Amino acid sequence: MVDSTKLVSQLDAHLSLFSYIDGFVPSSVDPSVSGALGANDLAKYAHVGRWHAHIGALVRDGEDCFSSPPQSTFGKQLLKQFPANQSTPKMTASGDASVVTDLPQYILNELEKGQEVSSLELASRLGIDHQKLIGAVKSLLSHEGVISTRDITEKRVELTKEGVDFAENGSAEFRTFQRVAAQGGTPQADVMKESYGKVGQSKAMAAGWIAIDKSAGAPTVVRKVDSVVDTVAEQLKALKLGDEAKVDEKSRTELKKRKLISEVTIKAVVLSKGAAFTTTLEKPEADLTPEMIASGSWKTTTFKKYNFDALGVQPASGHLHPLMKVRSEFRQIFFQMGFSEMPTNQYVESSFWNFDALFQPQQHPARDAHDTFFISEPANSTQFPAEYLEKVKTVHSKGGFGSDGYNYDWKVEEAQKNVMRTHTTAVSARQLYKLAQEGFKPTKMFSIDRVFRNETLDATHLAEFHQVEGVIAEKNLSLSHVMGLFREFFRKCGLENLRFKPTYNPYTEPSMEIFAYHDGLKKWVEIGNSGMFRPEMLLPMGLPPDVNVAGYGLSLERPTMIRYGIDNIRDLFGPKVKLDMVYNNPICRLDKKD
Ligand code: FB9
Repeated sequence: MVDSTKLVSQLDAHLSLFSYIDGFVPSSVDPSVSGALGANDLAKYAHVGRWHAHIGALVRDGEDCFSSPPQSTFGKQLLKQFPANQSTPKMTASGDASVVTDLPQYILNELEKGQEVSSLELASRLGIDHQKLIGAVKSLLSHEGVISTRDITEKRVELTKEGVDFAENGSAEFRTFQRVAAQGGTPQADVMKESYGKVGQSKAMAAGWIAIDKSAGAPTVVRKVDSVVDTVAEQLKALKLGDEAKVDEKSRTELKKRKLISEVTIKAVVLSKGAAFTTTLEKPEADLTPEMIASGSWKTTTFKKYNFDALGVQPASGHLHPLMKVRSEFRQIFFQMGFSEMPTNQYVESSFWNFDALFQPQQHPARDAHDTFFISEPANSTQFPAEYLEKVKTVHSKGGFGSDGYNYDWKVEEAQKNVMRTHTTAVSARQLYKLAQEGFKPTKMFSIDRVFRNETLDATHLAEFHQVEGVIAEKNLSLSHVMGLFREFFRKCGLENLRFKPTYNPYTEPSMEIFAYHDGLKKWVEIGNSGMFRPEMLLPMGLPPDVNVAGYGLSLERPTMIRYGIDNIRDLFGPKVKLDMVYNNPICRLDKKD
């Protein structure tokens, strides 16, 4: 088992450099590394997974492509750690098992002898990893009817990590005995310093090999016998080689109790001759060629089975940024609720539609460069519906429609200034004006797009964010209607428990901030802002006086950061975003609890 995940991730990174087809050249180090990989390594690392299947297929097909040493530095580094596995025996003319290159052929020759054989028995006879033999069996199974298999499970004893260490380097008690000086013994403190000291001393004493002499000064460990046999290590070695008969049940229980071995159930197969058994496998054809068709030889040719489990090349596919996943969730919710989408494909807006049309006075703090990005080129817009502009001027400067207005000298120059839109409510203003001009009908419309604010940057604020806005226009629409609609909208976002808190917006009265109790965060979260658009905004547009229009807005970034557990907005949006986050982020289901 490859113990350093670091190495596997390096391997994955290394393999990602090779385009899959005719990019990668196998070398002698590949079989041993692939043999040493665990299932979860393969699961976790796509490139390693693909490479492992590739090597597996090459081994199964007995491709002779592992003779040359690795060229790449990484390959050479790997070779040091995984010397070309001596465990893959080569077949010699005499056919003895010591060295077998063509494993499938070896199995056929074994079966030729008549009796059925278990894969476990074969693997231990060849001293190779059982999985490797199963690989060869699988390739034989791709030849219709040559062999047949019967699944069996066998309880096997496996050495634990410590068991392997004891088998290779001696048991703790044996090493302790070695550590104790034959003459005069060794201070107990020194023995205890050894990693094996504690266990070793108690086991060696239990075995009567040593004793503690406390007669003079510091306790000293002394030998009670001249030599010992490391039975434990011998037993572990025998078990490692699968020679379980050599170790009696009692000893096995003791080894199990010492967590030196563990019992595993191994899935194996019993191999026997198939209906179409033969020892001369003809290499199955991979492709049906025009010559075969012309000659008709395809009728008698055995073709390689399609391996539908082959991993194949991971298709390069696009990846939706989490913001776009949440956006499509919100879009679905709006469409489900009968909203139509407003056109937002124009970031630069005139101050007229961004502010004045919304009855936001020209001296409002949001309209200065501290909050708003003003465009230097083209600095101004001049195309406005003249009659409507007059009405806006009037309602700002003198009022009307029952309003006192702001009683200031409204300047068209101010309204002409181009800005980066600070909210998509500017788009709502245009669409509401259009609705008024085309003849009012009950309407629900939404927008989700970028807005720009010259704000102080911090972990949750950039100079731009995506505003999500809904607008509902209906005769005699009341605040309670609107609150009901908000409840339905946010229920679909998985937010059931809402609270509304009065607030102020220049273009809505009354206005409310919307809060929701977020079960995951265990706190009330401000999830949006809303209000009833002021008559000073709607009536100059020409909307019928009995039509009320409500608007509400939130951001895309906040729900996305919460949904994907991102604390710093720079990890979500902008130059610092890790592409991996975009590639590997999960689907978004707003209405599903985490
Ligand atoms: O998104 C916000 N909060 C939020 C939204 C959803 C959410 O979902 C979780 C998955 C469960 C979590 C949080 N806010 C709006 C509230 C705050 O984050 C606020 O601090 C920041 N706001 C932005 C503006 O910052 C200056 C969010 C942004 C915002 C605020 C107001 C509007 C739109 C976006 C509006 C409006 C409006 C009002 C009346 C009429 C028409 C539009």
